[in-house]
Amino acid sequence: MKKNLVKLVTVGLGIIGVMPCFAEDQNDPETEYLPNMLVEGQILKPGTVGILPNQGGINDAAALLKRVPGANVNSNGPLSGIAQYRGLFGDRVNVTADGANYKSACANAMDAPLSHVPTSLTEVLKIQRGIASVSSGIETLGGTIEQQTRRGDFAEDDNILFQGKFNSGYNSVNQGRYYSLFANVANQNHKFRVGGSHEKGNSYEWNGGHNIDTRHDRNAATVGYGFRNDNHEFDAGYNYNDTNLTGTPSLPMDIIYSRGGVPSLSYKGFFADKYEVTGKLQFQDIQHRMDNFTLRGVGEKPRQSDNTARGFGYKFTVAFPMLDGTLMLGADGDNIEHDAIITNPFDARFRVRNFDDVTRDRYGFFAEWKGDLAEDWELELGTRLNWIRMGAGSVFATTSKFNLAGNSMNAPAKLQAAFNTADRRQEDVNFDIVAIVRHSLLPTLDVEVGFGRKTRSPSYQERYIWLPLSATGGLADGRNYIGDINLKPEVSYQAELGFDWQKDDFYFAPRLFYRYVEDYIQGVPTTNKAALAIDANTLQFSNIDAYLFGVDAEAGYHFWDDWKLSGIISYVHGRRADSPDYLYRMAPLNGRVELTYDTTQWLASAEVVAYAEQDDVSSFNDEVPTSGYAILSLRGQYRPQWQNLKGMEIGFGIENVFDNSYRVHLSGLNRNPLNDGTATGEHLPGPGRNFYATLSYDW
Ligand SMILES: [Cu+2]
Repeated sequence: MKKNLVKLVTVGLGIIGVMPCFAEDQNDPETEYLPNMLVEGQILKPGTVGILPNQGGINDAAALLKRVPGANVNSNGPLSGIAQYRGLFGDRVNVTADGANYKSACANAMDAPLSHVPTSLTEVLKIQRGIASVSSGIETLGGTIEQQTRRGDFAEDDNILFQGKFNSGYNSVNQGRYYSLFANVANQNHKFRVGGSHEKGNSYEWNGGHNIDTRHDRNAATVGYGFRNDNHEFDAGYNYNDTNLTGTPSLPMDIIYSRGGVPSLSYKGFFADKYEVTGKLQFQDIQHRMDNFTLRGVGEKPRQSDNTARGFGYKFTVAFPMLDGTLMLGADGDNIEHDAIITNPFDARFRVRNFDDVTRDRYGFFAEWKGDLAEDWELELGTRLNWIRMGAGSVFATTSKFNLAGNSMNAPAKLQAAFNTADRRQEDVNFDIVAIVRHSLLPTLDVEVGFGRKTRSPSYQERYIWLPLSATGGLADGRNYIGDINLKPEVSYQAELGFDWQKDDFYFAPRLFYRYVEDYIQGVPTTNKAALAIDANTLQFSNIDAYLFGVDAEAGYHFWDDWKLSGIISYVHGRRADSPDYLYRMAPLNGRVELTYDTTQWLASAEVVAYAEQDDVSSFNDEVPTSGYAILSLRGQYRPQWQNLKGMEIGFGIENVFDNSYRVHLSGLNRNPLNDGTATGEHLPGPGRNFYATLSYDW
């Protein structure tokens, strides 16, 4: 069942790549036997079948997802990328960093989970294509994306290992640049690591104007210590993020700062030669401020919002051999508290407490067996029970300062009273099942059939927004929402059919999926009179029914020793099942084709990324259609082979060679009236022509 590793690596300054991979070692319970997409945070040198250079100065880990079939990014700003997988996004997709869920402090997910650790401090970003294992996270309805931060290695022999990496890059389109340095010193039992990165850029240009409000400024740091002996491994780490003034033009405010740290402890040990035990514990304490005037000019209603997310999470597992496979039992959970207040820094009388002592606590228990049924037949069976408890404190708004007309004067007070007198505690008991069968039809062809029942309890915004606001976890549709405390959890039924066809110089891996989501949560026009008095277009989060289906595939062909042609394609179609409408913010049909010439020293590639028009849009969200487009990018890389310069890489290229102007469907709707060439409510454009240069050194 062991397969040749087919690697398709992308290199640039961010030195990132995509690698479909089959597990090499089935005895390691950490290793999936299902095909994974790997987005490498570093160059894969020997053994790589092909290397493609990547985008220049992009240091945003979420941007890597555009290279994974089925995946994409709902981008609300240069550092605010929300992961999308097969049409589902936000809290539906489980994003973990070193096994822990980062919870956005911002009620609009400006500090989305993948923004906490930048690409340059990321070791690897993984997605399990298809149905995520129950062990991969607590709520995995839309799949699991796993970011592993850079942690360095232990020494393999008696010598002291000193390893490190320097990265830097420059982009002309926004004068963006970044630098990062990571170092690890280790012997066979101990390792110490430290790293930091700084990145900064201006708003980007495009052929049609200046997309103001897209500047960014972020510092990140990491420090850690690891210990191991024959049977035990321990690690303590700390990742810190300090994001400064950064635009989010499709949201009502911009990031003033997001800062805070995530300390973590992890342990792995073997007992009695067959029990593998793991434990993880992490904390987070994140502060965030945003406002609507620093980057946009003071309008009539200056607003500032301060948000926090504090809490902890844990995961404990024990795995041992059973039948012809491994059984893993586990318990995981997290307890997070959110607070948010909206003020007017020029008028202390205006205060809106939009979230107070909001808690969302999860307690999960799971069992998962993976193993061989018979020769050439593999099975994964998993089940999970989640207990979700939510609550919220009482709220207020200083209604006299609301600039409301006539009879709407009392509307905020009515909503406040209704919320404060309601029973706001909610408990859900959710139940997940996964079954995946994989069969080798031929030595070169595997087929996989999977079924999943997955659940997700409502987010705290979906249950507890009490006043019409756009604090919606980053929906960026320009609409105001109210929540519904009594929302039911979503229940998804998913079927999957996948093929993996691999020969020495060729691979093709298409996947088809169908998913029905009972009680899918989305905004529909509200009947709440007080909310309608404040905003006649208010939507209320509601349970509807929905279905999504689609196909995604990757393929590659290696020829003439140094040449490779590769590509991915992604298609998803999402509809309401209970009324004729489409789902909001579905990625249009899109694909990427790359032709690469790669030798030890030189690499050159031409890449075309194409998006079809998207007119299957959600009418309830007044979603605006977008046109199709195609963009050509040319990339090069030079890797000196002289002794002292080995490990150095110089990258350069031109992205969007023809300076096409285009609207990005997943980038949300412009909220900033000052943007050149983009009206309020129109989709934001993608960057214009970009010359980039990168330099990295690995030792
Ligand atoms: Cu925010």
